[in-house]
Amino acid sequence: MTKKTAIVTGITGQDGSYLSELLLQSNYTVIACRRRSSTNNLERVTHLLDDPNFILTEFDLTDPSGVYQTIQKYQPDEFYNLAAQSHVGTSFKQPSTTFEINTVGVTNILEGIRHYSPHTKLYQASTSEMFGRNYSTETDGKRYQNEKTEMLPQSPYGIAKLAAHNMVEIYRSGYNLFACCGILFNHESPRRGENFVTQKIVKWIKDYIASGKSPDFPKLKLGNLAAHRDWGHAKDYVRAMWMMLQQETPKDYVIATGETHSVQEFLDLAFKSVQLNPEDHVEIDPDLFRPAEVEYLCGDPTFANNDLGWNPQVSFEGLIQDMLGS
Ligand code: NAP
Ligand code: G4F
Repeated sequence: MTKKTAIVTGITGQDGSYLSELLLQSNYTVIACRRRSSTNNLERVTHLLDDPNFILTEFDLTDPSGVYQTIQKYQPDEFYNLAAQSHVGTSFKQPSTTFEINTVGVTNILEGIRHYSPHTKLYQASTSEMFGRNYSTETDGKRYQNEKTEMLPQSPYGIAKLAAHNMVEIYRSGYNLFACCGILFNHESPRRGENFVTQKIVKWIKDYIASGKSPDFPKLKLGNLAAHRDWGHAKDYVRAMWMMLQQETPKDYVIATGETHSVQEFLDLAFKSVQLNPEDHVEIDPDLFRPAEVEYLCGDPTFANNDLGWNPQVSFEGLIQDMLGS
């Protein structure tokens, strides 16, 4: 296999760490971009730091000159933009920062590629959150979202990502760049950040058990348990990102399992698998409800199945077991 170079942003996060592993296994040189931080946040990639093909670089999406210089210096075959302010709840508290990183930051990359490395293929991390409150309905009543479903985002995060999604489309059609977006539904793993609901639940369970099931252990505080999400495993989803950039032409794809579950179902199954009852330990906290909510997500991945040959390998139950480490 010929050696390729890929720039990957967001390598300190969940997807960036799994994608870096996949690319290194596939004989790539990975230009691993992280923003400067005063504390060490490399725990998800510690095992990659000694690999000579994993080249750590400082990079902030909001600084155009740094973005341009990195692209000009490495002229990569592929660029995977996984960096973002990725928490929907936080986007209501920091809407401008969210827009600066998730939209202006993507524009910086597009401009950098256009001017300094137009052969580079770009993957942009779009999201099911862009669908917001909208879904399509099949004749049998099944509700789902796919590439044709109209997007009506319900959060500053969703709006910022949709603006970036549209920006990618303009650069693809207007400047003939190979730029595409994966519309990924929720995906989790043992490396998921602790402020997302699945990991918050799993971490509470592990900490409670480690406490010896102390009666003084604080309750698990959660918000909306009725929301539905289509949850897959991050390892499956980074494989789809790579597959999208190996195509002849750039296209956007929905990446999802096609199954949906409520937060309550995730909670019940995780607690049940360690013989605990959520009713004894969970408290609903009104402060954790969002000003606007996406109540229902269920992706239809037919296009990715047929066109990319992509299929998820990990089930909902398998995901929970992997996160619990059992
Ligand atoms: P994550 O774990 O929160 O990682 C986000 C990464 O972005 C972190 O490495 C973070 O670095 C970096 N970052 C934030 N602001 C930056 C900036 N200004 N400059 C450079 N880097 C910056 O997110 P993830 O779950 O891996 O998701 C990867 C991407 O897919 C994100 O764009 C997310 O919005 C999108 N997405 C995720 C899902 C999902 O379910 N996981 C679904 C659809 C789309 P620090 O460590 O410095 O904070
Ligand atoms: O785990 P979440 O914070 O994920 P959310 O909002 O769906 O966003 C994730 O998936 C998107 C793809 O659809 C990504 F684009 C985005 O970057 C991120 O990875 O919340 C899931 C659901 C929501 O309905 C939320 O209201 O869980 C509900 N929830 C209930 N209690 C909670 C909590 N969410 C969080 N984070 N914390 C709670 O205590």
